[in-house]
Amino acid sequence: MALERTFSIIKPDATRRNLTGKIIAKFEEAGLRVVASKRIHMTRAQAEGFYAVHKERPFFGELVEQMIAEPVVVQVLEGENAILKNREIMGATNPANADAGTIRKEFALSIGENSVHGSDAPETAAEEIKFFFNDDEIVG
Ligand code: DAT
Ligand code: MG
Repeated sequence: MALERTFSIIKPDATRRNLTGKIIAKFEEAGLRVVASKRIHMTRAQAEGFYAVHKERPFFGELVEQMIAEPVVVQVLEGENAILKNREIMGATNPANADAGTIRKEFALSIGENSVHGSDAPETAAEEIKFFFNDDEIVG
């Protein structure tokens, strides 16, 4: 399979606890390469736009508040089968269901404060990368 790119966010619960390096180490150990990275403090409009697919869900308001509470690190990860591989490294949305060794098992505080976001399909990966990065910010 050809190289693939996916979009990742190290969420506020993780940046607050200074876990950025430990999370990036998990990506790198699994063979994913960080080809773009920046630390930003998301605006409310960005968080609402990024998670628009969830806007009718009961947890939407809480999700937006959590995403803008502290800075985040947005990244593009590149590698073989990067989208699925990243989802495996992240673990299940609810850390109670996450496999041993995954980021969410080791670091997540709750289903909402679950330390990382990762794209779930090629279409969303492309959209999410574009949402936060210009082409010239991605250096493969
Ligand atoms: P994922 O982040 O694994 O792709 P998702 O897309 O279903 O999960 O949901 C996006 C985020 O919304 C998730 O990381 C945390 C939050 N969330 C999802 N389900 C939730 C719930 N039942 N209660 C609180 N927050 C939830
Ligand atoms: Mg999702």
